[in-house]
Order: sequence, then structure tokens, then C-alpha cells
Amino acid sequence: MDCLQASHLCGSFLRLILAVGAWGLPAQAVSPPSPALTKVANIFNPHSGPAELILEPTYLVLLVSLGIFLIVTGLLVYIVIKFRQRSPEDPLTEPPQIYGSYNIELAWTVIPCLVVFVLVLVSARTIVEIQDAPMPENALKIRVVGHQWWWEVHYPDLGIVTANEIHVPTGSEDGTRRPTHITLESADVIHSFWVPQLAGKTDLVPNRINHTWIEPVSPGVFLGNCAEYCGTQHANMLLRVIAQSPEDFAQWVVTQQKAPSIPTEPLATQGRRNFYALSCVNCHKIESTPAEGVFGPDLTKFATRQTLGSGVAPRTPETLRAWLANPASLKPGCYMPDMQLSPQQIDALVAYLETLN
Ligand code: HEC
Ligand SMILES: [Cu+2]
Repeated sequence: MDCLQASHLCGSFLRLILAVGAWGLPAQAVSPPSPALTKVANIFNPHSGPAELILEPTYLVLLVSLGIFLIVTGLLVYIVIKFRQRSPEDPLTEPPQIYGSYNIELAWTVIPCLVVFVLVLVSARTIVEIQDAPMPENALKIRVVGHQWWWEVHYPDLGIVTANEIHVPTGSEDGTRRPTHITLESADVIHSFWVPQLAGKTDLVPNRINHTWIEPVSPGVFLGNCAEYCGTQHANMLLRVIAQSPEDFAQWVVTQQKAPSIPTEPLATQGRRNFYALSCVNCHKIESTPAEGVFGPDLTKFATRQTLGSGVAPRTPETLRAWLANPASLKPGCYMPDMQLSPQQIDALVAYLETLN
């Protein structure tokens, strides 16, 4: 029996245990828009290539660890009971003491080495399988840059820039694959890209380019997060991948590529003037306008996003108002300053930002 068969067997066995234990968290795939913000995705319910490939080794590692846990605690409990003091008069007799037994020393050196060796081989094979997976010509290419504490998302071939929410296509119904190849970079510290149902973790390291890929099998919203502690708001560096049918994705691309229209409504017009008069433009970009800042998220199509502040809140006029009044009220320590705006300025800015769709 080779490792694959072994891991297959173990997988089936563990799945049985999990099913009996009624552990299974509810599936995460829900059709957009999803209200869920911080739900923990179920790693046992993969929906894409790499996540499916790492499921079996995951079961194998869990099962081996469970076995070791049971053996060690079993022996411990047995010894504690067997050699306990039975009554106050019970003379404290020690069990026979063994020093320098060749066989015992050998056993507890060799067995763990073998266990680790098997796990290393199984993991290495899966890692190679994922890293060397051939990408078809039509693979969508995106570039993700991690920031404290949000995600910058580029579609270089489509001329789209967005943040925190990654739209990708699923394959077509005729079976044509359409994976998404992702390059990962960091603007500051080490982050880690993790959408549990789509792929394993990959770090975003300053001055280095890493790669991963995803290939969702069906449309849905898949929640992810930064998986490497990166500062105070690490826990609010959330991420969502919105997998869409090829037709819906094409529609999204058309919307994103359209230049923002200039609002005609008076309040939004006032908001637009405020936006360019205040220093928002130093940190935010709005395509085909003088706002060229890149320190904060691109706001060109802000009103098409489901969330605000990298998933800290759903994007609604109320949460946006709270954000502009003081970003730290939602996300303490975040790098957008309190702009000391008046309620009138906030109303106008909200009206303007809501037109960016
Ligand atoms: C010093 C730079 C800076 C200035 C000035 C600034 N912002 Fe921001 N802004 C940021 C950063 C950084 C974030 C991302 C915060 C996070 O999610 O951690 C952000 C986030 C946002 C978001 C949420 C974007 C999203 O997709 O979640 C909005 C909306 C926004 N800013 C609007 C404004 C407006 C309007 C102004 C001017 C009144 C402004 N910002 C001024 C840096 C700035
Ligand atoms: Cu991070």
C-alpha cells in the first residue's frame, strides 16, 4: 500500500468520524451578495483545485496526530492509574527503572522519524503538484498586493484595479477550464493570502513575488483572510473571492472598465467637490480624475463592492458615514486618518461615493 492509498483510506475513515461527530460546519458557498462578514470558512469543504488537492494530506496528518495523541495519553493514563498510591499505608514502590535500553531508545527515535518522513513525502508531493500545475493560455492573471490592513487587486490584462474583493470566473459549462493565476506581493510587512475553500496559504513577502492559483468549480462567495499576523488590524484584513459564471464575470469586467460618470445630483456634486478639495486625493485613486493617490484602496468602482474597510463592515450609506466620521471607530489603528469632516461634508461625500459604480 503506498502513501496515496494510505492517505485515501485515512481520509475516508476520518470523514466518517467527522460525519458521525456531526462536526461539519455549514458550507460557505452562497450566491452573491453575501451578508456574512467574518464567518470562518470550512476547510473540509473545498471548492477549487489546490484546496481539493490538500484535503487528503490534511486528513492523513490529522489521523496520524490523532493516533499519536491516543497512544501517548493512553499510556499516561494507564501508568497514572496502575502505579497510583492505593492507600496511605501503601509503600511507594517504584516500577522497575530501565536505563540505557538500546531497544527502547531505538524505537522512540526511529518510529517518529518514520512518521515524519512519510508526512514530509506526502506533503512534498502535494506541494509540487500544486506549484507545477500547468496554467492554460486563457488563465486569468491577477496581482494582489497586501497592505496593512487591506488588499490591493490588479487585473493587468483588463486594466482593472480594485480592493479587498476578487471577482474570478468559473469554468464554462462545456468543461473549458478557467483558472486564475495570482501573483502575491506586499507593500509593507509579511501577509498571507488564505481563502480556505479555494487554496492553501501563500505568504505575501516584501521584495518577493509569490504565486498561487485558484479554480472555483461553481459560483459563490468564498471568504478568506490574512493568515500571518501583520499588526493591530490583522484580524480585520478580510478578503472575499466572488466566483461568477463566465457570462456574469464578463459583465462585471465591462462595468469595472467603464469610466466613472460625473454626478448631476446637487448633493453628490458637492461631495465630488469636497473629495477633490480635501486631501482624499493624496491617498485614493479614482480613474480618469485628478485623484491619483495609491496609499489607500482604489475608489474608482467603490460602490460596486459588498464590503467596506477590507470586510470590517458591509458597505451601506450608514457604515460609510461612520467610516468617514472616524475610520478608527470601525477599525482602530487603521491608516486612514480621522479627516475631521463636518456632518454636511460627510453627507455630500457619501452621496458622491455611492455614485461610483
Ligand atoms: C492618509 C491617507 C488617506 C487619506 C487622506 C484618506 N484615506 Fe481613505 N483610506 C486610507 C486607507 C489606508 C484606507 C484602507 C483602510 C483599511 O481598510 O485598513 C482607506 C479606506 C477608505 C475607504 C474604504 C475603501 C474600501 O474599499 O473599503 C473609503 C470609502 C475612503 N477611504 C474614503 C476616503 C475619503 C472620502 C477621504 C477624504 C475625506 C479619505 N478616504 C482620505 C487612506 C486615506
Ligand atoms: Cu496581513
